[in-house]
Amino acid sequence: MDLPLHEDLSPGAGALPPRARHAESDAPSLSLNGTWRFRLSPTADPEDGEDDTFARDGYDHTAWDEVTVPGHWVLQGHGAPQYTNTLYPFPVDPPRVPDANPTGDHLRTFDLPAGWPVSGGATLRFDGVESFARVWLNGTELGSFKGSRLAHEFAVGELLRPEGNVLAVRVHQWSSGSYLEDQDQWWLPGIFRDVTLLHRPEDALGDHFVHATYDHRTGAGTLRVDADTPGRVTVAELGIDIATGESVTVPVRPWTAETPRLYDAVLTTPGERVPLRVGFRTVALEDGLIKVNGRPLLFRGVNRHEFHPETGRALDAATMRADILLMKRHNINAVRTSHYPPHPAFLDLCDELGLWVVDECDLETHGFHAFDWRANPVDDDRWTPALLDRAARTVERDKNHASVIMWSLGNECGTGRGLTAMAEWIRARDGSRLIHYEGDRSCADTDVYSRMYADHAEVESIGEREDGGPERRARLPFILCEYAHAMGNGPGGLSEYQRLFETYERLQGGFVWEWIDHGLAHPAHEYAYGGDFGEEVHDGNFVCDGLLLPDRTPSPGLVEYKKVIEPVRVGGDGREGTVRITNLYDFTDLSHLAFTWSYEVDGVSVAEGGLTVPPLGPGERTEVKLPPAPTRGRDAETQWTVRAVLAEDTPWAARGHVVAWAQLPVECGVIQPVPGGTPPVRDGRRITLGPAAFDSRGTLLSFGGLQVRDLRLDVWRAPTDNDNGMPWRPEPSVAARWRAIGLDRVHHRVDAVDLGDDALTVRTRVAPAASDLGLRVTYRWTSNGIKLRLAVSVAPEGDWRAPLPRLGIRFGLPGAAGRVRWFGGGPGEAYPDTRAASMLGLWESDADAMQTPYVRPQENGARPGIRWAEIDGLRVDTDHEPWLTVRRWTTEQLDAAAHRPDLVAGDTVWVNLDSGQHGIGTESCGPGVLPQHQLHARVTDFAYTFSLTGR
Ligand code: IPT
Repeated sequence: MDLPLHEDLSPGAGALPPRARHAESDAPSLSLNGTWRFRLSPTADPEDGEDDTFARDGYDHTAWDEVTVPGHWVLQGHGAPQYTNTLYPFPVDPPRVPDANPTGDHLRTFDLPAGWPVSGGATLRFDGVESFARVWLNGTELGSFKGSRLAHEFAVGELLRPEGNVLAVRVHQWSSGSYLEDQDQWWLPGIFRDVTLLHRPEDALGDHFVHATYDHRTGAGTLRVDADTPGRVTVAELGIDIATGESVTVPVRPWTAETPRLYDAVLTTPGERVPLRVGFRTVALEDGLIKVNGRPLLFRGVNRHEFHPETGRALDAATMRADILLMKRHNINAVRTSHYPPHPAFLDLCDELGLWVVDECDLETHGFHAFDWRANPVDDDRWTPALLDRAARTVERDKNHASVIMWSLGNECGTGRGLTAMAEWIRARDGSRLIHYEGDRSCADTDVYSRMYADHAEVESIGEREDGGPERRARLPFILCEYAHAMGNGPGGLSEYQRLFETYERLQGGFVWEWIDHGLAHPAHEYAYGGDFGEEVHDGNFVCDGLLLPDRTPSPGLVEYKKVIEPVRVGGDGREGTVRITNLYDFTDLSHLAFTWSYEVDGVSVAEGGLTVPPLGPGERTEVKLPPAPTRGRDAETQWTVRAVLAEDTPWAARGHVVAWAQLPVECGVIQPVPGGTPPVRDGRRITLGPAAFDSRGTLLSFGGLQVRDLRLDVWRAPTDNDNGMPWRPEPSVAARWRAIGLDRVHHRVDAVDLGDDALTVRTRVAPAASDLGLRVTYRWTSNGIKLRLAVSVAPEGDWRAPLPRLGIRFGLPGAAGRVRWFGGGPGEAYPDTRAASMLGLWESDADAMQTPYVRPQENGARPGIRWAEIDGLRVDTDHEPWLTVRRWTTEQLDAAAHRPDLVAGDTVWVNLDSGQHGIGTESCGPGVLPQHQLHARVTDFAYTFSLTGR
């Protein structure tokens, strides 16, 4: 059977061979972005005549709708997006696709601008169309193409007319190409990248390949530019003027992600003048390590999908720049373009601002995993031409970017001959970069052993070279191309990974999964995730797993990552007054940084100054002396905070921007003991103890006139995405075990209320229905007539096998305003394994600002290490540095919510003070909470002292 074009195995027909992308030349061009006419049909063959009827001159489009190009029609009121992770949202029968194949006919008329040259030709360029396009200009079919995130050009010169050109594009959502594009993201059809008409003068530049290497032994750069059309290359700054094909060696400053030195060059052919930006660098696999310019790299990376909550994968220049600025400001030095080549402007910015790039081909066949990879296109020769087309379009377009140091064959395709063919083609075409692919543990085709989500212990064994494996692999460096799944609250365990990366030479870092939550703006849900558009199959909020919230607000995970990967390690001994500084950059010394200290008493800075640190080279460390401590604490807690800040403005952050910091404790504070002495008194059904009133069951009702609700032990938290674990794993997640035990529905039984001479003691048992597990909890209340102290003792009963979500007390403050001040960790949220970025200080916020608005509501917002806190008029002093959480809804409401708007503030502010919190981990895709961060039921005692502020 003859398959229609969109279903056959070919990559398309009629397009020009792929070529390097370059900046605007002096040849004119015309952007065809803007408002296009649009018609959506439910199937691939709209029934209004022949295929090309709508593309012919004179066709009446007046009844058609409009869409914006670049854009996705499903985000512009036509149809709906669908989210699946690995599932194909259609029956798997390659290369066939369903009859229900939303088809968008796009049409745009245009005139040539005044002065458009009459001589020469023209090229029509599409930078990205999902997933199959057929193109007509003025009624003539130009051809068709697949490969959604790849560029395609057509020669159109002789078809153009000065006025009234009609460009018609028929886009099918589903095509054989869809089988190669099973990336974990929204399915978003449309012309989502630029459409441009380029004038091509006679003897214009065709393809060109910039070879710019750097010899770190001599400090010389060698430049050669190969070009289809012969011409000359000049680099004024270097005094270079050579013919294409000719090479020259001169002293240069090298390009690195830390020092993104680019030289402006011009490539001139008889027909065209094209500006180039040249970065000299040499990538090598040497001594089993990835080296650039002779030095091994450590990737502090992220996986970046292109995403915007309103426009999907149609990104404007400002958004791309914002991403890179945010990355640079958070110490990120590398990007994997998961899982397709990005908009070309993104790579220009990586060259300019400095990021190492793993440029990944637009390829994933993950859904075949469900059938043991049967019929996997990457292992079927009939598909190989399509795969090679994708490899070529990736490499040819992006080969002149200094930032691109590795080509990645694609993501999650299993193994197969097609991948080998791609690797062979790439190696032959561009031997100057390394090849990456994660899915083949033999590493037969790759230059790096790459894995995703391996746990700490396994990564350590790989670092130790104890992992065995095929001989080729054993000689390769190791990276985690994905780790630390940033879904919801988390990722936990980053510090422990970083320690491994910095310890073992073979471990060259990793790329956090992933950069941004793909939550789509939604009128009812605020941000939508899988299932919110009524999809037949979907993967829920697994699409929201980024370090940025959908609106690009850094989540606490990004703040944590910034701290963990800081390129300067500051340590030392505050009592001794010594600071240890280690330069962890791969290339630069520390001369671009200034160091400052501040001396803090109970979280308040009382003195500040500068610290002279020698300009250490990469890998070097030194110890410097702090000045004498400015004051003594007198019962206060004192510490030094040392910061490394930018000494001058950079293109990505202003002078003073904090790159790294550390706090060095000096003296601990002294906690004033609270005298007891006031006896509890029973008066009918009330008990009073100094300023506190209780009911007859010993429940606190008020304190000094302040109403208090439901003060009691709390063990439940609204499970995080990481608590909920991986849906595909057979073992129950920790959250499933919690629910099975019934920790979300414990009963509190009061066994005794004892009025002693100087204490009110309430003995209880806290336990879920249908279980013999329990916690004996004793609340011992004392007062000196002004303050109120609560000492809680917890003793587990039964065979507790699951960790506890949290252990502490919670209470409500009816009618409270929710203003919060605290001396402890801040300013943002932290948990046992996500607290590296938490600074001890005096912080102020309110209940609303203390929430982290994760797209799917879940436990969030804890502040660690609380010494004291004031919630409106109530002050709590502690001596065990608990966790503080303040919110306007209960944990039960938080647990029940599916989207942010489901959370409605009540009139009570709910406070949790936890002696312990279970860690976060990254079990939504990866290892769970490390043993040292788990919270287990054991005998525990903790106490709080309450007072009223200002008294
Ligand atoms: C891995 C994918 O490569 C990535 O695209 C994303 O889906 C990620 O998981 C989870 O968000 S594959 C997974 C089976 C480990």
